[in-house]
Amino acid sequence: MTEYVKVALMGSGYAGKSTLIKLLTDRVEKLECNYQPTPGMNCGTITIDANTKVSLIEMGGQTHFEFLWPDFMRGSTMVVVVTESNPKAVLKTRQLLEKYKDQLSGMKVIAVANKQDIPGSMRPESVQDLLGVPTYGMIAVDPKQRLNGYKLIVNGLREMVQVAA
Ligand SMILES: Nc1nc2c(ncn2[C@@H]2O[C@H](COP(=O)(O)OP(=O)(O)O)[C@@H](O)[C@H]2O)c(=O)[nH]1
Ligand SMILES: [Mg+2]
Repeated sequence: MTEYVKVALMGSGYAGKSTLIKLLTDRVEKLECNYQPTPGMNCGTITIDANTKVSLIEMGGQTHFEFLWPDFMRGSTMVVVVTESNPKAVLKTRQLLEKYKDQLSGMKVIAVANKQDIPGSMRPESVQDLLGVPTYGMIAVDPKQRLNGYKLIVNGLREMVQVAA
């Protein structure tokens, strides 16, 4: 029987969450998830192995959707915080992590320092210093980054669930 692992994507609007889901989502089994797409959320599925699929749930980044976040976070195995890689965006992301630290405590949290293609971007290590969670560089608009993004999710989950991949 297929087990679904829920991974929630959070972060400010425009960080690249939808783009990351598009990059990672199965082409064959699009939008196979238990959630109805509603304003404020987006969803995609990744197949990890014969028994395991990951539901990627994007939490709408605009402030007026933020009230939904605690519900989305509940039951997630991992939360991926997506941020643009400029100082202003990273500081805003740090504030979000601080604001939701109670909901996030005890959860696996990683960050994606997205838009590394933009000249002058902060390096993932610098972003990690500010955010205090393991941070990985990403260019979500680049299809060549698909495997990289996939590995990031699978490795993040490895210690949380048994995966054969
Ligand atoms: N240059 C660049 N643009 C990106 C990247 N990822 C996303 N974008 C763009 O940033 C904008 C916001 O992305 P979106 O995925 O809608 O952000 P969301 O609000 O977090 O879901 C879109 O115009 C994307 O094409 C990236 O890695 N590099
Ligand atoms: Mg979006």
